[in-house]
Amino acid sequence: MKLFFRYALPCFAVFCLLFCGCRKMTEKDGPKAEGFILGFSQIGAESAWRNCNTRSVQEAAAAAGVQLLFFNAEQKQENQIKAIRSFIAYQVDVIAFVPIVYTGWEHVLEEAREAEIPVLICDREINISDESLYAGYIGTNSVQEGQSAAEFLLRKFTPDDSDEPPETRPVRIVELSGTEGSSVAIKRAQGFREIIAGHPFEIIYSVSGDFLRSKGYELMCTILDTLDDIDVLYSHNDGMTLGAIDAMKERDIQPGIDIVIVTIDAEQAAIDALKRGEINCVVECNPKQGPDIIRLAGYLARRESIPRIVYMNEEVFFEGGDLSGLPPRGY
Ligand code: GZL
Repeated sequence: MKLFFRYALPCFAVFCLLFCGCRKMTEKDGPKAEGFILGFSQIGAESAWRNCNTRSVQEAAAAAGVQLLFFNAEQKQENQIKAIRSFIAYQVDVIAFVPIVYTGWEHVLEEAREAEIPVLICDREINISDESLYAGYIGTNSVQEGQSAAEFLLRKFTPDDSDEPPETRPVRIVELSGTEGSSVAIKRAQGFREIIAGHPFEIIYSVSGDFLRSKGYELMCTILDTLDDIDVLYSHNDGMTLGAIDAMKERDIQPGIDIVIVTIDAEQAAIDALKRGEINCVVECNPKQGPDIIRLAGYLARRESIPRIVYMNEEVFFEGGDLSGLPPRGY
């Protein structure tokens, strides 16, 4: 059954679209009307953030009357490449995808260019030598997110009247990072390290929890049972953070008090933990990219240019801040 979803389903979906009358408009139809066809490859459903991102794209496409060919890659780059090839075979008007990892996209993007189908990169970035292979990127600034997390720690551990923490030893940090090889994990780590460099902060252990709550819990159990004197948890997403908090509580460790916690995403459960004092800083990463993705894809469907980079608006939420006006997060 799993094989069906992995291999036959994408082809079956294209077959259905080919023969259910919703074939692509040919050039003779003239400029693209609203109902252009967008092929979208999503990486999976690994977190509340990802599920909100998916809903945002699907709802925005429906609201705009865009025909959405949506494939979930189940966390595998090979499935994304297969999906993109299906989009090319069907000759969609625009291709958009969330690259699960930073590298390995050149060949399939060259095939899209040969088919004259513009490509929009969403949420995560790609590392390729020929950047003309894609039209633009819309998502979040992962380096900035890592920097914001570190800047909070500098302020928290360094009294105003000094530029060094009062402790005799460096602040000891454990890092739960995101999916290995993803631009997000690479850049959140980079931004964080840029800011703590030169200050008495030490990352004593870093490991990937793959953005999964279950892995955050398992890893933190091992970390707490093997490492001493942990001052800070820096976690690349709320899912892993919430799992880590469960592990702390099982050991009568007070999250947010015994271990300072900085996390990224700003899903509702993390904001609620911030209000309870179990998390000290939440860096927002905005998943509601659907309207902008559809808007930018519309320009590309009409063969108009788009900006190379569009960053989502994001905030940082701190312990003790006024969160009373914050609307429900929706994820
Ligand atoms: C960030 C996004 C990350 C989120 C995780 O832009 O790619 O993937 O931080 C999600 O929650 O799984």
